[in-house]
Amino acid sequence: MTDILYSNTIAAISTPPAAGGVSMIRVSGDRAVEVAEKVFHPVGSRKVSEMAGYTACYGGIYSGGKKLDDGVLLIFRAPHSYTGEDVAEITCHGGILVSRRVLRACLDAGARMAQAGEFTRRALLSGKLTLTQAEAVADMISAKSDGYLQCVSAQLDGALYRKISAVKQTLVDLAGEITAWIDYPDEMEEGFDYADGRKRLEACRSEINALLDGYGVGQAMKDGVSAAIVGKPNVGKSTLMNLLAGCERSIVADIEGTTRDIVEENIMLGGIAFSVADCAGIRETNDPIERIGVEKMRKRMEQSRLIFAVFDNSRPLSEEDFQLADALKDKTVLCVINKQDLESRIDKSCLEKRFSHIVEISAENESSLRLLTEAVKELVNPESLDVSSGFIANERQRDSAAAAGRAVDSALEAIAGGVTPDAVGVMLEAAVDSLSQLTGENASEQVIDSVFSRFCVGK
Ligand SMILES: Nc1nc2c(ncn2[C@@H]2O[C@H](COP(=O)(O)OP(=O)(O)OP(=O)(O)O)[C@@H](O)[C@H]2O)c(=O)[nH]1
Ligand SMILES: [Mg+2]
Repeated sequence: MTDILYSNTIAAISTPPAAGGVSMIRVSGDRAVEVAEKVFHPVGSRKVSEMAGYTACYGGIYSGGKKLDDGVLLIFRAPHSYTGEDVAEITCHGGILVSRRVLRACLDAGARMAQAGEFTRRALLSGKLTLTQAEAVADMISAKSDGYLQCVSAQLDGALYRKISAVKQTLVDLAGEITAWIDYPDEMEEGFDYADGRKRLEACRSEINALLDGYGVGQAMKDGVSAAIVGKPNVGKSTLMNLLAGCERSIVADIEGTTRDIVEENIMLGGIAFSVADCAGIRETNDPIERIGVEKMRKRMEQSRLIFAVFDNSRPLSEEDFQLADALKDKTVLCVINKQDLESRIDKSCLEKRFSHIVEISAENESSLRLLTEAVKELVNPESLDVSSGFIANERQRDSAAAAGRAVDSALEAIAGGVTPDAVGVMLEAAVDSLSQLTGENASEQVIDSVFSRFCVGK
């Protein structure tokens, strides 16, 4: 009993808790193969204990002498496994009950239940993954768009870690040179080269800045780009929303002021995830409810990264249209001239002067989706995030990068102000420390706990 309570060998169902083709129960730790041997009986004369790493066999899964299922056992030998430990993966028929019974059998055979993210945590502790790669595993599991998945794949490959390590190395080299200069001044031919130090520090600063600048783009890719559909009443905003959503999400009617509250929908356009809000039409109104709707629309417009500004091709532009265009001066806007199937009464040149991206559509016609997709891809441009070179993926990483940036700034100011090199060295050490926190090399137990709290059991 004590053995089971203190077992360092963990087990969990690694596939989702739902009916499916197959389920996989993963066991990891010193006794993984021993646990698998008790539970899994290969057909023929093969012995589980003699199985080499990366080999599989077919057989029966047993609990207390009773057969539970047929399945496949896959063995990984330390250190060549996900966790770096011995790992046994038992695949049985998919089904909530059968997989729970197989897990129970593994627990009875000496494993203990794994905690959330414990397999990946072990991979981190055994040096198989860095903290940023472990975070990328969680991001990959929850990725909602192709674009973000692409970013995360590079991250999983260690892109951010490599980028940060290169910056860190420059700082460590510089700090080392300063220390040598302070400790052995007589052996140094020349004094500390401030100009060269500044140049190398400035290069580090711009690398960190580029990473911080990419944070917003990365977040937008992750959570969906926040977008709002705005315009006067009756121009076809809700019709556009339904076209983008691919279903009747908003009420469409030939009555001005139909949409009052914000209607929100997650959509995919050109491989990018968007969170789109259909808003109340902008107009002066005495209706108190509609006024609240217009107020909400203005707030949402402020917060959105992309605005679909809709105008009606069949009506001349009015004062409200011009006011809207003025309010959008500093935003990323796709100007949508809707109702192209109707006779044109709009002065297009006025819009052309104000907006660089214009698309002419009929929101009632599904073929307009292609035009919208092209225009949106050009505007949001996921390529602006260099997926191959790593990016800052969460607030924890951003905090550490920003702290490193501040420390490099202080070092640069110290150099400019002619401060002694030992003070510069202290600032460089602070920058290195922040970058090591980012990559997890000196992250506290608390930080690691918080990273793994986002994981599911079995990962
Ligand atoms: N002919 C034509 N009619 C359209 C088109 N798009 C929308 N409409 C019509 O225009 C009217 C208003 O459409 P909505 O989508 O409800 O307009 P809205 O901008 O959401 O209006 P509010 O919610 O009142 O602000 C409806 O009768 C639609 O069928 C289009 O491309 N061509
Ligand atoms: Mg509407």
